[in-house]
Amino acid sequence: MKISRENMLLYAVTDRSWLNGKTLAEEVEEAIIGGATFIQLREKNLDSDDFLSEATEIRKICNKYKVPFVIDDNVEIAIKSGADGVHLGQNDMNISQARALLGKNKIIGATARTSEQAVRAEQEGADYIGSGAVFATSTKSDTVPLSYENLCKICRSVSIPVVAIGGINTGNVKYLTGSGISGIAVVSGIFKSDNVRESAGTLKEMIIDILEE
Ligand code: TZP
Ligand code: MG
Repeated sequence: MKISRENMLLYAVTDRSWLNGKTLAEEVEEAIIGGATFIQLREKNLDSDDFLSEATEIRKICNKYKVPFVIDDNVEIAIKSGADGVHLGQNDMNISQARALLGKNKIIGATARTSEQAVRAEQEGADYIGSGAVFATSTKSDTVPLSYENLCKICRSVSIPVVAIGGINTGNVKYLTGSGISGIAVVSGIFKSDNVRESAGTLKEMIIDILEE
């Protein structure tokens, strides 16, 4: 499954910090019903067996709703779980190597904080770019702020879709208007919410509105 720009509108990145007795798979389904158009499974502390069974369970839900599903960092889990692809940071496996392992039909997303990194990722075969942190966030400890100007520059430098990430919520998404992004990638703004479905729905409406301006 390859992506369209529509798939990039509301890119939900999972986090199991706020499950409140629910399973991550249930929360992912709520996010999709609410409006998430793309799911990334992001796990920093699971062992490989648990990571694989989680990935397989969530992959089934994403397949049911025909929503693209990628695994953060881990090409092996992506292959074994039958995910649609991977998202790779600058310190993960390089894109050409991942492409060789995954084949041309899988999705490879790449993190880029500069237009040089974005152009290189596109040349190496990335299907989309994730750029941030566009706002302050406590979800990822080692992020550095990315200015609106640099986000615009990244969007202008590549022809593949760019999603903005980092601290995005219903109060600040409007500041991304005119940047050239194809969508927003959100962790806490969706999964920290007591009502994941509703939060995803609100963010989806907002991103559609600002992309129309
Ligand atoms: N990469 C850059 S910022 C970030 C990641 C994974 C965390 C975004 O989380 P949140 O909760 O949407 O700010
Ligand atoms: Mg990573």
